[in-house]
Amino acid sequence: MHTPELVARLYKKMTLIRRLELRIAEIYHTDAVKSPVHLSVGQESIAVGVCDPLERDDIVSNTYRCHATYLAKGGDLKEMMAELYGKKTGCAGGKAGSMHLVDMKQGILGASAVVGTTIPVATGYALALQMKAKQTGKTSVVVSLFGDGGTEEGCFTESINFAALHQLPIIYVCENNRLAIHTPLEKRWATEKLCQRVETYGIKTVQILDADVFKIRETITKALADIRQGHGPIFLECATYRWLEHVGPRDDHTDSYRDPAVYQQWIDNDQIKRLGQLLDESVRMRLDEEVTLEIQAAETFAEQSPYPLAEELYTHVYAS
Ligand SMILES: Cc1ncc(C[n+]2csc(CCOP(=O)(O)OP(=O)(O)O)c2C)c(N)n1
Repeated sequence: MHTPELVARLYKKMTLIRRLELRIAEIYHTDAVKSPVHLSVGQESIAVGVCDPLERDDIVSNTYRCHATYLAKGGDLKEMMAELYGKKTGCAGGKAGSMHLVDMKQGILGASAVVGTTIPVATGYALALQMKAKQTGKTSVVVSLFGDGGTEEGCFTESINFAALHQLPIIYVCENNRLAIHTPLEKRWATEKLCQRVETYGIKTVQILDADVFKIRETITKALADIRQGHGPIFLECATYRWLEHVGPRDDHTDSYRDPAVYQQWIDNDQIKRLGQLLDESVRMRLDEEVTLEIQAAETFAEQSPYPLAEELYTHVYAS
């Protein structure tokens, strides 16, 4: 049994992510949002299930599809919205946009648009945390999230080999939505046995096929306890489904590269709807209202914030 507090917390986080992204999709055409957006609508249970058991000092690392983990790990909603609007008050000063959300105060490593590249960076961070733990006695853990496409990059296997060899404090999470832009898994992999492939590197694996937010959360809770005892790393593969197009706000189901029946199965399995049904109607309505107000406040903050000054183009860069 899950406590009502847990159900309410997970429901509110997933609802916030879903509703915010749908709002971004709605306003995208107005040009308020200054960068491309890769929305995670439909995939929220992974970010929320993964981040809920993490401590503040634990680190998350994500790809360009990073709104969900940024919010789930405690990133500031107003700063995120301002970043999308290209405003100075954004989490990266308005110069990085949707694909590069960062908040080191909350343990959110900067994301990257280059597929796979965040995996070795996260692995290196785990090495640094392991070295630090020798001095402090406390092991913080890195969670590296990436898509199924990310596992096709050479640096993925280099990273998991290194992490297994050195027993690094890292959890690898593959958000397997079976698509790399428009190319389905069947056209990219001769075998879908991803967990078995990873196991050959000497890493424990878990596969969750139904996106169940409680199962994801429990798996991460156990993984964290094992890793803090020195038994890392761990690989988690979560099946999921991207409801909207690869980049941009559209529902692209009429583009004919995916099967509407599969979409329907994932709508029927929607974790937000499921959690909503576990809550008292009055609680659900209160949480929905809180989410509405938080999104409105973030939008207002982003609208009213100033743009960075032209001189700031040369700050936060390695070369001028
Ligand atoms: C190194 C590199 N190769 C190709 C691309 C173009 N590209 C952008 S997203 C993407 C698909 C990635 O799919 P996946 O990792 O499964 O993540 P998802 O978009 O499904 O979240 C590709 C090939 C890129 N950005 N970087």
